[in-house]
Amino acid sequence: QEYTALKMEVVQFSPEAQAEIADKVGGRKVFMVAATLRSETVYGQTNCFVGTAINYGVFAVNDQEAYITTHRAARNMAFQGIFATRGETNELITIAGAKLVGTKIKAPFSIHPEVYVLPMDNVLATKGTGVVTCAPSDSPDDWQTIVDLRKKPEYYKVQPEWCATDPVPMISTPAYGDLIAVALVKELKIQSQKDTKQLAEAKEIAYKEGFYSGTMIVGDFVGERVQDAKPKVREKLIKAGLAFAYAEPEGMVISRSA
Ligand code: ZZB
Repeated sequence: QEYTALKMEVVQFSPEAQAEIADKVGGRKVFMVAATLRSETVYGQTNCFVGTAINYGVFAVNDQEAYITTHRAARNMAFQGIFATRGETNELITIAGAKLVGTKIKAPFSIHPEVYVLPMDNVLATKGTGVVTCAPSDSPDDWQTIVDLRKKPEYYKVQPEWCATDPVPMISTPAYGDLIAVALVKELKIQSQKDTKQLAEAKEIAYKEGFYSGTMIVGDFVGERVQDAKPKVREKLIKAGLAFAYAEPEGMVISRSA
């Protein structure tokens, strides 16, 4: 499985993260690194998700930069030439996902250039980097999470304004219009993040419809088919230094069945 690892630069840590991290990074720029299979959806990022029960590491890439990912992803990255010394992760500090919530970060190429880190129930520590960028227009999981957080901000310990950004229409499909995730959550009568079976079904449909029938309606490749735009957006992100390729070894991926 090859992901696009998206570098979302920290603009302002949450107070809890600031207290723990600030004096440990030695002037490095710090990035939340989100693993995505849908690079063409970067234009409509509205947030970024972490698992509140997951521990993350802040890893020094070199003297200038540090990445926030799971330890597992960092070990993989160390063997993919992403860190200064092959096979070595230089961890500066460990931080609990819960403490990253409320951190303000940059969202590369998004029409919302700065977004907040939020909690998501179903983030797997065993997949990608454990950091997920939020594209609620095209990901049913993302949209349902935002709905849940808006309903119960106190319970989820988020401020309402952190999840106030509405989904951005960015891909048009003949069957589901230009907010496919919102349409599917409604059609499959999904009520919460706990409806994991229906969410998995919605994800399958959204992947297929988007990829085979979707047309871009925002960004640098307006009017192009998603399957053509996807590699172009990825290339553009990588050229701009805002992303890199991150591969997951076989057998370690909890993958979908199709
Ligand atoms: C942005 C995005 C936009 C994504 C979209 C999907 C969609 P898969 O298919 O099961 O392999 N993801 C990445 N890491 C994790 C994790 N650790 N736990 C939970 N979710 C994770 O999953 C790959 C997708 O799941 C990734 O692509 C990421 O969200 C999320 F419009 O990035 B995606 C229809 C899906 N649409």
